Amino acid sequence: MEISNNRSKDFLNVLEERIAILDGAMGTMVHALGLDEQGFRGEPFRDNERDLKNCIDALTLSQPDAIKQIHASFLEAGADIVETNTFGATPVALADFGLQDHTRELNLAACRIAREAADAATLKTPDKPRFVAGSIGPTNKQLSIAGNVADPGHRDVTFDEMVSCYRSQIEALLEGGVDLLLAETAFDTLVLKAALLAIEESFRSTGIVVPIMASFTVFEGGRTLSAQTVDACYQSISHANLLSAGINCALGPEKLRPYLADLSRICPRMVSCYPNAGLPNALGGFDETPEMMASVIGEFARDGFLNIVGGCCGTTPDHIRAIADEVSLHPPRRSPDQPRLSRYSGLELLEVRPESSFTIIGERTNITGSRAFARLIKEENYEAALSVARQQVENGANIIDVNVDEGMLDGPAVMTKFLTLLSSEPDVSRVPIMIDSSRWEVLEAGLKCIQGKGIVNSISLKEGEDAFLKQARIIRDYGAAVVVMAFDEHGQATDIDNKVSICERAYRLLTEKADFPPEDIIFDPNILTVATGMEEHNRYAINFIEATRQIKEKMPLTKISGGVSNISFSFRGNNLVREAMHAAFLYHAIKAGMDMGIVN
Ligand code: THG
Repeated sequence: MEISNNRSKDFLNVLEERIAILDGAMGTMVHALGLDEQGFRGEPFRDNERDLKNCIDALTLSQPDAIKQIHASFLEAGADIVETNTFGATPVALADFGLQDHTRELNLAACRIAREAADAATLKTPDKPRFVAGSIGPTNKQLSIAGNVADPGHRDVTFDEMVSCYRSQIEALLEGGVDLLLAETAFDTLVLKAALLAIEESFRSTGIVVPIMASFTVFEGGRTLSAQTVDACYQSISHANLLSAGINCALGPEKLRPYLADLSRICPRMVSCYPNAGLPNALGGFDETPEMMASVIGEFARDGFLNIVGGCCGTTPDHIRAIADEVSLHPPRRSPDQPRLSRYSGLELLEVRPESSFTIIGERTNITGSRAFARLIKEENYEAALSVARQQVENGANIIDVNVDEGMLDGPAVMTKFLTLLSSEPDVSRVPIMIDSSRWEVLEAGLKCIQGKGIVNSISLKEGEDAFLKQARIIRDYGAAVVVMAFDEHGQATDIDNKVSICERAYRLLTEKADFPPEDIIFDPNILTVATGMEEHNRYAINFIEATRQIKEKMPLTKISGGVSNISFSFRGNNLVREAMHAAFLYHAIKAGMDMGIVN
């Protein structure tokens, strides 16, 4: 969708010319006001049932002048952008203070205050327009991490609840007239994905579209709280139409350097960074002086890491002034040209490069393909079922295929349960997940459980173009890659021409009508069983291999996969023969361009 706000377009022009300056911390400035409980309540919340001390979002209504003054002080210090005072203004976070019913009111008022401050500053410096970013915090809920270690399969909220919670904030921010949306301090990428989906839905519902900034926070070791590396995290949100990705809060500037460098190297968008004034000290304060911070951030700018910079916890107008002065000496970062590679992520990034060896997708976590796994799931022995997944990864699976299709089971519930438990196992959730089902409800349930960039297995033209496109667009909204089977309204393609032409048709639909990047498409031209006794089945392996060659020639950015063990079903029970067949088949299929396969 096109950007609908002219001020937002002005902001994009600023970014072409220089590094843009974001404001500093609202919390630190509010703290300095020394407000007591009555101060936080003010007149509007005098009779609120719960205590409001430290509910910074409430101040938008209870102390509007103080909030406006804080915005003004950052603008005065040189900030191009002020963030609305809405970091915690979502229903789930406000519920802690009993203020959930004020979500819309708080967000609209925060927009108005920030806008007034920004417009006043623009009037003083007409050659330097100022902008308002709608702040969207991470909330106090998690989706990838259990609230309670004793119950790793339990979550306090669902993905859908988070999307609808964010929508009530975001629609108000858009109606309030923000120039940008900033989903920030993300420490659980699945929550961030919910926020980004809510933004997309809010654009559609309001018809208002502004640029999106996403910023996550990392801990020692350079991982998010939910243990994703920076490159894996970026990959998880790379589908969103982001203006920028970045890192905020966290470790203070110096310790962020390697992670910011990583992000700057891989990110094809603008890059932002607004750190704390160092790590919190023993008293919870922040010690880095404006000069200290500015000198490190100046080096970031010199090294070409930055498009947007500012401060987080502990930063004052003096910090912002020092940072703005320092970075004004350097040109903005230029985004690197990225080769178009297929990339997926779990906790870590998986990149399929032309020179990569064959990508192995573990097949054992499949009810229809493993009697052992089927028994464990039916007995609800999830611990042992998880160990099947763990063995797959230990034995070298780069991706795991998860399939719980079984007539007697509640597919969406079982998929949710298994993937939720899996996300608490870092040695397994390290790898991307392939969600495998013949039922759409199960695929969609799976998409709501993975914080990484996963793969949906599979969709096809079986039910016609409309159904195919509808599913493809939803998958794209979640940011997953997709396996497309060579199947259409007439059935499963068995000969070469049919396989190739169905894949070409699917390709055109996906790229032209569902905004799918070719590198996120994986074709499966059907590995069918040979040596069944039927003469016409004997060329099935050759047909797959030849179709693979042609598909890769015609659509070189796409990937080819297949279920390898299918080929040898006629020899069930004779593993020696089966393994030999798989080896011979893969030898030729990989040479023809097969990139990955579901294998044992
Ligand atoms: N394409 C795509 N997805 C797929 C397939 C495909 N998903 C499912 C399947 N095919 C790939 N997975 C398997 C998993 C196991 C076996 C075959 C394919 C298998 N299992 C043993 C058997 O049935 O003899 C079971 C052994 C046991 O019970 O332990 O062979 O083609 N996109």
